[in-house]
Amino acid sequence: MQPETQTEPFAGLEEFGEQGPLVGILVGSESDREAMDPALQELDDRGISYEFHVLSAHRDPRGVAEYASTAALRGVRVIICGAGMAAALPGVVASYSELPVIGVPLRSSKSVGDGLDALLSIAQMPPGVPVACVSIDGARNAAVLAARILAQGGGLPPQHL
Ligand code: RP5
Repeated sequence: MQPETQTEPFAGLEEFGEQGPLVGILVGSESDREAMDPALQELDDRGISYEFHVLSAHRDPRGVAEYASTAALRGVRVIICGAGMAAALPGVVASYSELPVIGVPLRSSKSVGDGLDALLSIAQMPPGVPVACVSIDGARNAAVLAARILAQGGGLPPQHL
């Protein structure tokens, strides 16, 4: 079966069926799209369904809040967020969702320290709001980690979240 891929901008809960894809992939800008290709490839290779949306924490905070707070209801189980510069996207998603969030710091021509700006923005989350941070431009590892999280199944009842 072909993995489900949604590449249109997120337009609201009503547009989706009850069972969405297992992995949500978000990026903060169209300019981030290419750097996330290894994650899409890895999920395709593993036959894991995903959706892909461009949603900026700074330019479209309401859209990010809507996506993050409804993803679990649609069946998404892990969210991967790629962002560069002041990379707020993974942290904001983690603040609106109890799903595991994996952040991918992205390097761009505007980066400070070759992506160190994004790495610190993603990794330095306050206690109680975790984001798993992979290496700079580590999109493939984000997908591998997502697969490993999915493989764990539901061992913990929701009241423990
Ligand atoms: C971040 O700002 C995005 O994730 C992107 O990496 C960076 C630059 O965005 P653009 O100016 O290219 O849209 O929010």
